[in-house]
Amino acid sequence: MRIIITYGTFDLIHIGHLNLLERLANMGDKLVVGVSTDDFNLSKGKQCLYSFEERARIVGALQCVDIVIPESSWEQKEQDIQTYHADIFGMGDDWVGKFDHLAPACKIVYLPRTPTISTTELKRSLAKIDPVAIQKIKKGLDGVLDIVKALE
Ligand code: C2G
Repeated sequence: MRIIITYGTFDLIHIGHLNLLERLANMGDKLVVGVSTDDFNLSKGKQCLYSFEERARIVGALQCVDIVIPESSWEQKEQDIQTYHADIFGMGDDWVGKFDHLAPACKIVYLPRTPTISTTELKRSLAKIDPVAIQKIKKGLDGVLDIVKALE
């Protein structure tokens, strides 16, 4: 049983996130995903549109994800790798080198990011849209979540 672990904010989850998660999932048998809590994001200087609960629920609804855990600190990774017996720690290559110190505990992989899409860019585009329209988009996404839940 090969276990993969990764971490992220996953706000306004998009194809770049999904590409990474599916590529990581295909490297093993089980994928554990640490989703950043709202407090941890603030320490990362990130203000999310979706709450931790919403981001964790969306990530957990993905077929390629097996376990979702809260990421509340930079330091928890070593312990998580032990707890979940992770064989591989993977991130997009915008993080290349940043987690090499974890190497004694498990294999480290950095996969190419999906170009031309990022949450920051999405937020910039959304900011140009009328706030009422944003609420309609969010309402629509909430409806999609309800359908996913009903299909579970
Ligand atoms: N990613 C990607 N392609 C994109 C955007 C993101 O492959 N176009 C990857 C990132 O490299 C990261 C993962 O998707 O591995 C999650 O990205 P974010 O939600 O932006 O997470 P981040 O803020 O980088 O937080 O302790 C690690 C941090 O929690 C990572």
